[in-house]
Amino acid sequence: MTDARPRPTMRSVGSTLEEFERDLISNLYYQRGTTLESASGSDGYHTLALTVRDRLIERYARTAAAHYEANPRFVYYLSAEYLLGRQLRQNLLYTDTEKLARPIAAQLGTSIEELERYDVEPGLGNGGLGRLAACLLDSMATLDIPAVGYGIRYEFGIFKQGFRDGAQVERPDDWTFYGNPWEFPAPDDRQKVGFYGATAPVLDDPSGLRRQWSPGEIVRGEPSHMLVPGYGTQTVNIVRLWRARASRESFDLSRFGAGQYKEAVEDITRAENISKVLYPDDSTEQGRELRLKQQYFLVACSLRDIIRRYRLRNDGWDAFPAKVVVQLNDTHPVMAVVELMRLLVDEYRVDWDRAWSITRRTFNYTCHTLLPEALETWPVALLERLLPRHMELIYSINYFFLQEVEATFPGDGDRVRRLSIISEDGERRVRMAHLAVVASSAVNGVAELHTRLLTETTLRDFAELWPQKFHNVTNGVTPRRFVRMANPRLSELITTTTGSERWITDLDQLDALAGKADDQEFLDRWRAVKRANKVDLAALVEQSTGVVMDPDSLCDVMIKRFHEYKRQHLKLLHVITLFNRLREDPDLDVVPRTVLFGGKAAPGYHSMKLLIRLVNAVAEAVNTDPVVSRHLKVVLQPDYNVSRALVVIPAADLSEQISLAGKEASGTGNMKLALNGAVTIGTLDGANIEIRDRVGAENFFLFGLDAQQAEEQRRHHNPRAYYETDPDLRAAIDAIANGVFAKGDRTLFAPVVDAMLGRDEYLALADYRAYMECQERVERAWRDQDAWARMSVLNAARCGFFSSDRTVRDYCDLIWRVDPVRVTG
Ligand code: 26Y
Repeated sequence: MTDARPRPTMRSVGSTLEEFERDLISNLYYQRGTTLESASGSDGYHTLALTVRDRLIERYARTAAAHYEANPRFVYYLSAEYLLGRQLRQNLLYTDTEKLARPIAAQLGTSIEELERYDVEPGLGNGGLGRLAACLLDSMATLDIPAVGYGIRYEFGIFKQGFRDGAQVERPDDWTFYGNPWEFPAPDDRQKVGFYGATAPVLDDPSGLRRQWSPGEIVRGEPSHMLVPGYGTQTVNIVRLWRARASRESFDLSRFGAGQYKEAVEDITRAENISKVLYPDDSTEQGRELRLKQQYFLVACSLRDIIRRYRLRNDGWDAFPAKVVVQLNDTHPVMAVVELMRLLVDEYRVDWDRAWSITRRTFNYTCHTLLPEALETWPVALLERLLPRHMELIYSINYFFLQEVEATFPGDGDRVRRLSIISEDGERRVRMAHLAVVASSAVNGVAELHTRLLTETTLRDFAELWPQKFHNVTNGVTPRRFVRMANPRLSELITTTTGSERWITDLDQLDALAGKADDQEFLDRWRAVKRANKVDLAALVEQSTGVVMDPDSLCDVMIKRFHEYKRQHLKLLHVITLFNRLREDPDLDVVPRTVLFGGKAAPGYHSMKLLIRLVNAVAEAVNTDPVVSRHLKVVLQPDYNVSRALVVIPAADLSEQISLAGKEASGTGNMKLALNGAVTIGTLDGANIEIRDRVGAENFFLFGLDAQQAEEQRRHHNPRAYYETDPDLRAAIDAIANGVFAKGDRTLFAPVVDAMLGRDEYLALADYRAYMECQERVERAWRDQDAWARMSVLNAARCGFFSSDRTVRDYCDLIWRVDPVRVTG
């Protein structure tokens, strides 16, 4: 601290069993207001959570003090999504208190496992992008990087998935219903956010670039934060989540008094709807205006908070880009660049060029897609209405940018049109990715192939203009949650084999396992771990679906959002082919297999919801057939989420990564599965390529078109030709078409058949034969269990690179240029 006042000291939490027990009882009394005699299971959970949390607070306080003292450069990670996973077990691990909690729980007649059933997963994201954000936060804290994550505290997270007659039904995720012991509301840091209204010129501005915005609606943003502890370090960062509240004046008491209850609370409802739900939709456009409101709400609140924090230790604006680096997780938070310009130019009277220079040096943008339909654009008309001042600023930014383009490529009007932030074909729209690239210092893709394709196709004109702006930062996953917590048995084996727990924060240590790949005793232990994990998975599967799975069967998993480009239908064609073959020849010598799917489809994504229905129908047919079910089981694990991932991933033998090459930006499930000893069957897509490069071609089942071949195939693709010439393929598609999985109803799944035979958008039919042959190679390999175990070991051993610690180091070296701040104990 800079001043010399003595800091009031706090009673420090202890690290002994007695102190832990004392604090538990104290929290039970004074926080829960109950007693040992009358405590419920939920009281027990909340009390344990608070007691573990107390152990993190001290570290957090020391982190905040160290950060204040050092006044370092901070990373501010802006993301519309976070999939943090359950907190209890993580925080027991990070505070090393499981050994204290376990005996005390037992003494009180319960267990950590029992209490963990009350721990709710905050499902504030859809899939890969949201989980990546959580992995990066974990690694930043572990590497002592000063960082804050900003997001939205959705009242309802990603829907809960159930099935009725095999069809997906969505139930709301009321995740805070019983209270969330892991968050700290900070109402004093609330912010005001404007929407709608009008703009007007200001008198004393000769440039004409400054204007005044009078919003038509004001909403409050109230933050709460959750702690983000580092592993094996004292750093505890935070993730700040904003919740929308109506301003106090919104409640119309006179209307309420007059009995007009609905009208009286109308404004409150409208304001609070902003943070009501996560859009469970990563494919189609819906609820457009509300989603844009969410995006602006997030960035407006976060930027004000960033400036507030900056001003605690700094004056003026010159140091801003040196102290603040903002990372935009996809285009969802891109309005932040416009908002910073508005704050600087309109509110702080910084002149345009200086404001633009500050903005450009502050922001960086990560792109997570190649699919053109996933690149966000917003209609100019909508922006003009919702954020009129921001639309004006976008026009100005675009005007100056296009002048720059014109100066670099004189007379190239076509290029100007392609690069423009505003697209003029049809309805005028703002291209958020263009805005992001123009306003950022660095732009990155999330795997090598993805970055290359971005610069060659999607963002090619920008890469020609500013080649030095583009970087690759291959994704990674945190070894804490996805190995240490998910797979305690494997962790134990790794620790005894490598001689220490260092691998948990230095995943390259896994390399030492490679030396054991020919050691029979080690392979036996490796296999025993996998089998025990499969027994655990079998228990989950049986309890949630009733299907009995054989832990000795090959556990073949495809876990990811349902999306056409990911090609769950290709996997299903394989399953149906096995089904057909076994029905034809009950004595066929096939490898016993359990195929496990997990994933949700966006509620409005009808073709994928129908595919889910078909997966369930095929599962039913397979699992109830007396002959087929002896060799094959098919499961669609309901409500796949982070918690369930931690059970499925350690049990997997085969990892399905079969997207059409050139479509999956990276994938991160592929990394989690390989690190847990699953062997990949996959295409040359996303990070699969880098996995294969590392584990070796002989330990990876590769098939299918590569990205370039897929491009060519597209131009003359004729799915019917494949159908007509390949009897297995024809039999599989015919089985669907003839109603084999719909009690003879030929209409139910007709759209699936039509999509395959009509356009086959993602070339599943073109890759079908190669995929079948590759699966036969898998079967042959599985028959030699020692050889398989060897492959499995080498996959884990050589995937240390895919730690998100390495990802964060790459961001630090290439883009952020931040230094760690050590927090002393
Ligand atoms: C704006 C809205 C429609 C939207 C919402 C969510 C758009 C996209 C998304 C989510 C995208 C996503 O999860 N992308 C995935 O990001 C991962 C982390 O980089 C990649 O591994 C994965 O390949 C990519 O599909």
